[in-house]
Amino acid sequence: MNAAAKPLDVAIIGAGFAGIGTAIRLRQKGITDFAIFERDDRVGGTWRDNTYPGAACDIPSRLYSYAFAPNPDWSHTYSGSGEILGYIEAMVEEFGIGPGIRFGHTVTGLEFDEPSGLWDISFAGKRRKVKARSVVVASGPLSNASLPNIPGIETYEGHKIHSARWDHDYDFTGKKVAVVGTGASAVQIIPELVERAASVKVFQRTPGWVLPRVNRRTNPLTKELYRQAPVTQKLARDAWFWGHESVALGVVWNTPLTRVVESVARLHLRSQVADPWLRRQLTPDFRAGCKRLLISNDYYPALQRENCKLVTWPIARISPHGIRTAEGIEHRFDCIVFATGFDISKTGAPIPVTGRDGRLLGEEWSRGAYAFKSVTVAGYPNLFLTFGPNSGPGHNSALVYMEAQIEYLTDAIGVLLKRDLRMLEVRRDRQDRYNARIQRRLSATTWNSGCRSWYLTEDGFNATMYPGFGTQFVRQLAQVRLEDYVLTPRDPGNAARTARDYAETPSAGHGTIATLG
Ligand code: N01
Repeated sequence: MNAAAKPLDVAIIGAGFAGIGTAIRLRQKGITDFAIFERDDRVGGTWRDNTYPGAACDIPSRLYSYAFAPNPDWSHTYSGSGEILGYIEAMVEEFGIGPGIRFGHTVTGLEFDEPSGLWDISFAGKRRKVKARSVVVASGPLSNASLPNIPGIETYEGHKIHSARWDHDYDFTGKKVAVVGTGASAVQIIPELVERAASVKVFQRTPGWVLPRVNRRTNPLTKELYRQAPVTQKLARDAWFWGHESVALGVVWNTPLTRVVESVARLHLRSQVADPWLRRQLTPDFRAGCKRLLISNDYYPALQRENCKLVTWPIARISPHGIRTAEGIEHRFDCIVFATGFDISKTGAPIPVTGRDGRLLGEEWSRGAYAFKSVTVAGYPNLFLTFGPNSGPGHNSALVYMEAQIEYLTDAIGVLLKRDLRMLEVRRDRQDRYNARIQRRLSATTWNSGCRSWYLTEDGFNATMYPGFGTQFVRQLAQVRLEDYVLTPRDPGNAARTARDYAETPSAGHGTIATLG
């Protein structure tokens, strides 16, 4: 590959769920000139990285998978991370995506060249850039593990492990272990650690709402049924989808159903924790749904094991031998596990992106990220995001949302290529109107009801969640409406045109497309 090589039609950044899904759908739509640039040496993204003991998905696998790649063989209702990674790898194999992946390519910047309508992509440690007519950013919101900014963390002399960078060589047997954090990762790790470590102290800053999880092994007859009659698997997926959709009423918005969700969680707590003082420490003081709901049957029992203790005093600092809490006690540990989440880009851009006229996405997003329908951004033609701003569900499968984005952006790329456009750029007025509506609707959601979560910026701006039902999110992305975009032909003699102009041009299509052949 060299700078003079023919530009790619599509460059995809990241070989996780979104990147692989994009590649599959591009290929199925007849777009084959693409490459996936992956910084690691293996596909899988978050499911490659999160291998901590107990790592699993808290959305049922039937729904946490692509509709275009159903898997009759899920072993349980909720699968472990290894099985999910196996599913992603099997898709790569089945759809022949492997040859298109370039491992060991860490993208360090994207720069748009307006005269040619091409993106220049630069990589860490590589002199040569790659040019592409379109770029899909599929690097994932949860890809950068972050250690918390606790004073003294660098002075700690014991072993440090982050949940998303598990050290499988470390033997916990007989060790004194601390776990910092009580989010979705921690509630899966703690039940495993108490089985092995001599003692586990859990440092909780905020207790979460915990709902019970019913995890069943898939019966071989059911697998066979799904194989023989795929429609039954689709029905099962639909049933899970609508079940989760109904939960939105109590999780996305603060309604009487929120009280029902809280009552179920309280009952769960009461049935599993007899000690009233511990129950009090574990009872949240925010509305259910404001932070991510936790789903676990074994977290509360693990906390009550003899070798486990919940610490609710705030952490004052980390010392060379352990953790000092605000009341002055020093807790000594062999190992500290940080289940403290990720460095999530809600402000700034995940990678430096320079758009039309030298504008910088990081600067434009410095107060919070925004996009049109989470996928395109005015000023950055031919650039498409997966899991972009305001596309997070609080109640349903992220993969349903991701699949909708993939359908939309692969159709839009089809328009770009089929019509031989230099630029396909969302109109700023459409983007502004869309975001004004999103932010207005967000103000009425539980996420904006006053708790601290990774959904919000320091200023309380919500750049992550979609304030509505999954069905609404999917519907808004069902068609690429060309009137939302400015389409600029490659022929430099022609000025930028909107879809209306195209409607007047016999050779060019117009209006709305649903799919592209
Ligand atoms: O991270 P989190 P996570 N001092 O940010 C605490 C996905 N996921 O890795 O709540 C003390 O949720 C922090 O405390 P507080 C899912 O989308 C999915 O658990 O901020 N504590 C919190 O308790 C999830 O939302 C699955 O007060 C500190 C914890 O660390 C996302 O990943 C499974 C601290 C961080 O919780 C992240 O989950 C696992 C400090 N300085 C994860 N800093 C599925 O099953 C942070 N904390 C699909």
